[in-house]
Amino acid sequence: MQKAPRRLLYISAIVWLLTLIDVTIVHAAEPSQSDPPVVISVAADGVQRATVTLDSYSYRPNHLIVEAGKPVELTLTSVTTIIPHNFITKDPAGSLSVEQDVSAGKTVTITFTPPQPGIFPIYCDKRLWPLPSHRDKGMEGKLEVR
Ligand SMILES: [Cu+2]
Repeated sequence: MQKAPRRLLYISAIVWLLTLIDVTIVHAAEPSQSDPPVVISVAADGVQRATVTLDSYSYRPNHLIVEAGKPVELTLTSVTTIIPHNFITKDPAGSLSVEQDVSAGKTVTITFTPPQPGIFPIYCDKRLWPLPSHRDKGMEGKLEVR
C-alpha cells in the first residue's frame, strides 16, 4: 500500500534533480550564436567535406555554407558522455531531408546532396521530458545552400 506514493515521491525527486542539473548546465554553457559561418570547400573528388562537433547543447560549427547540387559529407562527432543527440535538416518544399541520430561519444558520417539553394535550420529535437528540447536549449544552426 505504501509503494505507490513512495514511488511517486521518488520520481518527483528525480525530475526535480534533473531539472536542477539541467538548469546548471544551460547556465554553464553559453549559447554559440556568434560562430562565424564556415564555407565548406569542394574537394578534388567533388565532395564537400566537414566535421561537425555535437555537444550539449551545440553544433560546432553551427553555420555551414555549401553549394547546391554537389554531395556534402558530414562527419558528426559527439563529445558527450551520456546525452544522445541528433542532426536534422529539412527543406519542407524540396527533397532535402536529413535526420541522423548520434549516440553519446560516437561518430557518424552522413552524405546528402542539397538540391536547391536556401537557408535551412539544423537542429536536435531530442528531449528528456519534461525538460525543453535540445533545440530550445540552443542546439541549432543553419545550412546555407548557395
Ligand atoms: Cu541534442
